[in-house]
Amino acid sequence: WPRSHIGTETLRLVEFTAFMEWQNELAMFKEQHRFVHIDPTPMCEPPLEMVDIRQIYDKFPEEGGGLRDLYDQGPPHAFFLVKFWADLSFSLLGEEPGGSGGAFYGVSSRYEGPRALTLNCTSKVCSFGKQVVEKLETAEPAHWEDGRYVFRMQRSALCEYLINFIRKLRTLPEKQMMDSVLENFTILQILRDQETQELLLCVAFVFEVSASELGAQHHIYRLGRD
Ligand code: G9O
Repeated sequence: WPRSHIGTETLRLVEFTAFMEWQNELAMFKEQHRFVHIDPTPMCEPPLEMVDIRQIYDKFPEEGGGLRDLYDQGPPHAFFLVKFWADLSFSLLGEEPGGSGGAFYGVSSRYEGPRALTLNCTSKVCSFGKQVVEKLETAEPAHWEDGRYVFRMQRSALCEYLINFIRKLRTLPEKQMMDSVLENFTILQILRDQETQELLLCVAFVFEVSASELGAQHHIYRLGRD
């Protein structure tokens, strides 16, 4: 059925941000740069367009437990695709703020739903369709807020692979070169109920670099197979 956001009747993604934070030594406060973000969307947005999931099978692991197997197991309405135009614009300023190693790279996300479950998130970072990093995280215990349960994963540190990947990407002189590297870089996030292992959401991320004046952008699709 038509949906305008990443979510099912059991779990909805409300907010998602990957960022970098550093201490501004002069002004004595923390500065943050958001590479990508999804902000809470009003429920009245138009329904999501569908992308055929077969078009992206080869961007993710294909052997046992790959995207095809996951989709075959379903439920099919829990599969989404996000195309991010990441904001790497400040890379043009040269030296990384805070000097080498001074910055914190993190991801924060928020989900909500009607059931007080323990939410597990597996992230698979893929290069040329092969998994290079897998990370399993558990959300903070659900808490009841305004008539639904809220699940948070706050300031989860990005793995070294991603930090190095972003640093190297930023050294490339042209957006076009960054985009061609990003053609072979994808991330899959699978959210499950820890107790039952029921798949609640599966979100595939693909990337391009944003034209610097636009800042981070994204477009959400639902994944399907006719
Ligand atoms: C152009 C690159 C932008 C990078 C955005 C990163 C999105 C982060 C997605 C969450 C991955 C978490 C898995 C992990 O390994 N964390 O360390």
